[in-house]
Amino acid sequence: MPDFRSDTVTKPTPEMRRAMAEAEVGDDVFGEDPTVNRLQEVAAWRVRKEAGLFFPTGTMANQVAIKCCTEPGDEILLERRSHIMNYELAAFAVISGVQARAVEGERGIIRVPALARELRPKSYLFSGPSLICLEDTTNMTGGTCYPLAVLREIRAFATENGIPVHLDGARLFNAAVAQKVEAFEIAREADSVMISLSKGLAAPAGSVLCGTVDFIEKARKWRKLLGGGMRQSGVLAAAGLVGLQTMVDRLAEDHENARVLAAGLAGTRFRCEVPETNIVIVDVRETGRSSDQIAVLLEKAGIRCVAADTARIRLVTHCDVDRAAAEQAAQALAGLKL
Ligand code: TLP
Repeated sequence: MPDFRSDTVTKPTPEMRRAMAEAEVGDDVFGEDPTVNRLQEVAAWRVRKEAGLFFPTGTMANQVAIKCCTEPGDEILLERRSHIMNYELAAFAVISGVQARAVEGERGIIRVPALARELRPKSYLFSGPSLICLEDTTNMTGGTCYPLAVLREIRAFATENGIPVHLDGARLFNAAVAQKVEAFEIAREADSVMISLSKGLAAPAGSVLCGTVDFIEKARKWRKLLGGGMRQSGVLAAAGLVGLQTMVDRLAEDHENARVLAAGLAGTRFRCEVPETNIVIVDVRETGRSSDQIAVLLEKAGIRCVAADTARIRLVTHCDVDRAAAEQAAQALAGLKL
């Protein structure tokens, strides 16, 4: 059954499996896994940061980034519908003791005026803003990409106010491919960046957090504290390296298939914007059904998706669903008996 629930469902490619079987490994807590070290170097180079650190998940990498940049009682600024805000179980409050201040974006894209409205002046009355978190591509707001000019404006605003920027780049390479730029041109506007290997790049697990050498040294301590110090993790890093080498350029195909899917919904009761990357958010309100109900009906019609919120479902294209599956998904939705 074509599975559009997420690009996290992608399976490792045959080349990844071979690389995993043959990976040279060591104890990474001693810093002795050559494959992990290589992945960290390659990932850091791709985003032109000084250093990288391999994490089991993107969630842990995001949370460690927040921990490294904040003190308990601080405030972090982030988009209202972002992953850190909604899908990480308020870990920022638990681990870092910080409060989140939600900024309203346009289809998930924050702009400086909205950020400025939420930035409270330095005063004994207010908790101090200490980090801006951006998500590129945005997830639940439809795989939208930050225009580079907007990122530059945010960066200038952040610098002016002495606030670092962390980029949740779980799908950074989708943004780079869609915008026909190199990942580092996006990452340059952030102090730290997290990239995921286990989504469109199809590796079985892992994310890399990148930033300055000092930041990564701090992050290494917090990763260990949270139980993220892995041992012969080169078997996972090997797959991630293959992902970075072989799976980035092909993301354009996923983006095309997302557009095919969206185009197939024209003239139906399902509303969606033209997708910029691989995420299609479909507004189901005109059907009079909830997104959960539509997801159940769609599964019965042979297509898997998830609810993004009560009014919208999300379909994500990836290397394990082809153009024919995208067409099938649109036809299945259009053909639902409601
Ligand atoms: N996103 C998953 C779910 O958790 C919602 C998905 O299916 O899209 N940042 C962003 C923008 C993400 O989309 C995700 C995962 C993460 C962080 C967390 O990564 P993992 O799952 O590796 O902890």
